[in-house]
Amino acid sequence: MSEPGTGRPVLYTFVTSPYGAKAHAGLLFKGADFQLRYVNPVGLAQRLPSGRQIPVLSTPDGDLHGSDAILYALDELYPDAPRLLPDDAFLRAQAIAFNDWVSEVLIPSLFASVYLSAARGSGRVIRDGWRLGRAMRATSEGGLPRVAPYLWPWLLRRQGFVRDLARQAAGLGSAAERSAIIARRLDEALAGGPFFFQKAEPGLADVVAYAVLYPSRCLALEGIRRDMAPVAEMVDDWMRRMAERLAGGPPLIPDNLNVCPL
Ligand SMILES: N[C@@H](CCC(=O)N[C@@H](CS)C(=O)NCC(=O)O)C(=O)O
Repeated sequence: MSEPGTGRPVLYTFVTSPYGAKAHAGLLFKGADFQLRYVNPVGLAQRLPSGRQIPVLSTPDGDLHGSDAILYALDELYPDAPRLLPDDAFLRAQAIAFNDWVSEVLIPSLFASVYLSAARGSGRVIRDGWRLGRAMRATSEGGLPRVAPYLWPWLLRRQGFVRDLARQAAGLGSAAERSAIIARRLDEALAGGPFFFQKAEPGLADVVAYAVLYPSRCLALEGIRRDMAPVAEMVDDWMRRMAERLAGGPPLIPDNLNVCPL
C-alpha cells in the first residue's frame, strides 16, 4: 500500500537489486516524493503488498510490479517532470531497446559474474558476494544474521532467479566475450555524449544504465569494473553528470555503504 496518511508512493526493493535500482533511479529522475523500503528477503512474498518479487511500487491507485512496468508508468504519474521516454516514435524505440538490453544482457551478465564464477570458487566472486551480502544486512528491514554476508555468495547461487539470469548470460558467450559486448555497447551509446545517444539531456537509457553501473561502483564490485575497464573513464565522467541530475531523494546506495564515491 502507499504510505498511510500521505498517499506517497512506496518503493519496495533491495539495495543490491539492479531491477529495483532501475525503478529507484526512475523515481529520482522524476524528483518524486516517495518512500523507500528495503524489504527483508527472507519470506519476501509475505512482506510485499502484492506479488512475489521486488521491485513493487505501491501507489494510491494500485501496485506496479517489475522495473519496466514502473518505469513506463512514470511519465504518466509525473507529467510535469522531465520525460523518460521521448514523443518521437523512433527515439522512443531506441530508448526501449536499450532498456531491454540492460535487462537482458547487462544485468544477467552481472549475476553471471557472481553465479557462474562462484562455481569455480574465484576469490573476486566471493569478495563481490560478501560485499552484496554486507549491503543487504545493513539495510534489510528487521535485519539479517551476522553471518549473512559470509553466506551470501552461496545463498545467491541457490536462488532460482539468479540461476535463470546466469544461464541467460551464459548463452551470450564466455565471460571475456560478455565483457567485450558490454564495453562495446556502452562505448557506442555514450560516445560523443554528454548523455546516451548524444542527447543534451538524460532519458530512459541513461537512467537504467546508471541504475546498474553506479551502485556496482559504490559497492566496489570487481566483476563489473572488469567488464567496463576499456570505457571506465568515459563512464565515470557521464556518471558524474548523472549524479548531479539525480541528486535529492534517497540515494541509490546509502552514504555509509558507498566505499567508492565518484
Ligand atoms: N523482470 C523483473 C525482475 C525482478 C527480479 O528478478 N527481482 C528479484 C530481485 S533482483 C527478486 O525479487 N527475487 C526474489 C525471488 O525471485 O524470490 C523486473 O524487471 O523487475
